[in-house]
Amino acid sequence: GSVAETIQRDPSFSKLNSDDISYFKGILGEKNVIQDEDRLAFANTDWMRKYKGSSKLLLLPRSTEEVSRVLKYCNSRRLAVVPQGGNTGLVGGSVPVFDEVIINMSSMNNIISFDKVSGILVCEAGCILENLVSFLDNQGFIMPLDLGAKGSCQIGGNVSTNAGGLRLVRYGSLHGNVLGIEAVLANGDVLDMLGTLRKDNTGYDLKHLFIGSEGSLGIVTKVSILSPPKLSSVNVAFLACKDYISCQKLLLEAKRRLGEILSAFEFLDNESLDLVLNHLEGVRNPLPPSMHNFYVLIETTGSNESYDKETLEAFLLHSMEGGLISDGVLAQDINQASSFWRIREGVPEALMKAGAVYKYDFSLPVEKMYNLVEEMRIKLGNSAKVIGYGHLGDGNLHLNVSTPQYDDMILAQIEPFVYEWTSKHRGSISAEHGLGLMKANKIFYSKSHRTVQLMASIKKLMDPNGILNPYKVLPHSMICDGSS
Ligand code: FAD
Ligand code: 2HG
Ligand code: ZN
Repeated sequence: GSVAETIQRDPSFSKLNSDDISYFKGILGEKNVIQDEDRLAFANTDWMRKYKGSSKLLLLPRSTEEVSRVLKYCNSRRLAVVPQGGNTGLVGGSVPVFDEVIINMSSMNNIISFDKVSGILVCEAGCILENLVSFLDNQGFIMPLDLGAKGSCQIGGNVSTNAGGLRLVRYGSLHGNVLGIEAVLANGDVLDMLGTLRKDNTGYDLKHLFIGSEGSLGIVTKVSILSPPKLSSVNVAFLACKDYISCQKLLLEAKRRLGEILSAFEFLDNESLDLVLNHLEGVRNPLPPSMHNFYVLIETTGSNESYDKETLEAFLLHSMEGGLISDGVLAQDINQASSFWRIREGVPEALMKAGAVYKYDFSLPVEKMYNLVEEMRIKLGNSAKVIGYGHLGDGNLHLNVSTPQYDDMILAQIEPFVYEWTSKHRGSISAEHGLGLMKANKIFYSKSHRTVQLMASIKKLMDPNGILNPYKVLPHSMICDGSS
């Protein structure tokens, strides 16, 4: 039932030969041209172990120049490639579908500069997000994005997926925080758009094409990003709500009463919490055992400890009195705060331990969002666990269906139902994870035909041989019509 079974290898792509390998060794050096089976098996398999390619070659470039020479060669030879960062993507975009050459960016992991006055960080694409977080922490700054995969994902991968994460409600998306990009096009041309300016209205802002294009238009090699100062006062509360309408009202109240100090508003349903408690070691429910239907994690970040605490406590009291929250606990120290975060960030990992997972990532009007979870539950009955959680503050639902094994009959009950439902409510079939391989053919649920046509034209213009991450993002039939 995998997507790869339903598509065919594009015969216009060449097959790798020994001359190619020698050429790559000449550019990158022996040890950065990997043919070792174990390492290839790892790079061919995605984080969910759901998508598996059969690439015979993994390349580890160390500089923009090397990326450029590799792509130029691949383009002239019509060798298809997959750009790969930390390989934590959740839509099958970061691994080959067939025998595409994997270009992994992990060796390009230098921090280039940091300007303490402006807070602008310039670094190579292969820097691991958590390393950037630690670097900035020492300088008194933070990254404007944070996500559960921070220990493995790379900034280049984050930019290429336009990752959202846990702080978007406060700092906005990477389209606002990324100030510049250096990228290498399919033909090896290097595009230097590595500006460090907040404002620059000189023509089309092409860096935005690379933010969220999932490696289909070029390889991002460097990034400049705006980092906010680290503020001293952080508070985290873990709250219970009796129903979904209370979660919604709580969100509105939080925006009103916490205003500028609100830095996260995440929710999970009872089924999500159960999954985490059952599958992750050392995680416990901070609230006394009682049946609540929903849990909300609220974080505030500000610069005035007593003001922030008072504001948060007043908000909690008000919400408690108004019946919006039925129970709650405020973290007393940093360890307790991270144990609350562990519950929320642990959901994807717990799902992996529970068995097979069908993963969806929708943007929906907040009022309607949870209806989808409920309808899905009714449809699937006892045959599967349906869980709903996510970035409520951004209108982003993570709907996951968990079963012991993959089963096409289950899939047929979920799709196209969930996509049609989302489209009907004018939502997006990908709020943050992207289209990858999983949803390349589903793009029409969220974008008009004319828009997709223009995307395909841009793709053809920038990558005429279609070597960059084929079969992903756009329907392959729209970009391999033999016109190139
Ligand atoms: P990869 O997975 O390696 O690649 C992702 C895509 O980007 C692929 O299409 C790949 O071809 C392309 N790519 C990677 N690097 C480059 C590059 N340098 N140039 C061009 N293309 C490139 N996402 C969210 O938005 N919010 C979350 O809260 C969130 N939480 C997560 C939690 C967990 C536990 C996991 C496993 C994933 C989560 N994700 C989340 C998914 C998210 O997309 C990735 O974690 C992250 O942004 C991908 O970075 P990566 O370096 O692993 O990229
Ligand atoms: C998160 O917010 C990630 O935890 C992963 O985006 C969501 O696995 C998921 O469904
Ligand atoms: Zn998410």
